Amino acid sequence: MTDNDCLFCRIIAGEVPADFVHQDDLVVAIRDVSPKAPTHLLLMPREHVVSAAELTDAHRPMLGRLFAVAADLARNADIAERGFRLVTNAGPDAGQSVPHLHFHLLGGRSMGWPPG
Ligand code: DGP
Repeated sequence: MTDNDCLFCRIIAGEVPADFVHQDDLVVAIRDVSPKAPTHLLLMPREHVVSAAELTDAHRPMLGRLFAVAADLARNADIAERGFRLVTNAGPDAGQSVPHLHFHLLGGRSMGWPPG
């Protein structure tokens, strides 16, 4: 299912340009338009899922793929050994700004904890 009002659905459909680094039948990954680290990618399902708060057991295949793709992309970006962060913001308190589930893959610099 796609949502015509959703920015990431429109990117996935090719209606809005983006720099794709991975595409398969379940998951796509693009470069973040406003990178917060030397490597900053966004991994997301093709299916319109609003946030991690909507996930169910039915999303297992997509999530398994997404995490495997994230590890591949981290290795390809040469950040797997030094470390990286894979994070999803869900809802207003977390600062989610695009309501289509996505995981930020961030690396290439050291990061603080806890996040702000
Ligand atoms: P979040 O705030 O967690 O919902 O993350 C949304 C991310 O999406 C944010 O880091 C900026 C990125 N973003 C917003 N609009 C676009 C866009 O049009 N293209 C790309 N590539 N990234 C976008």
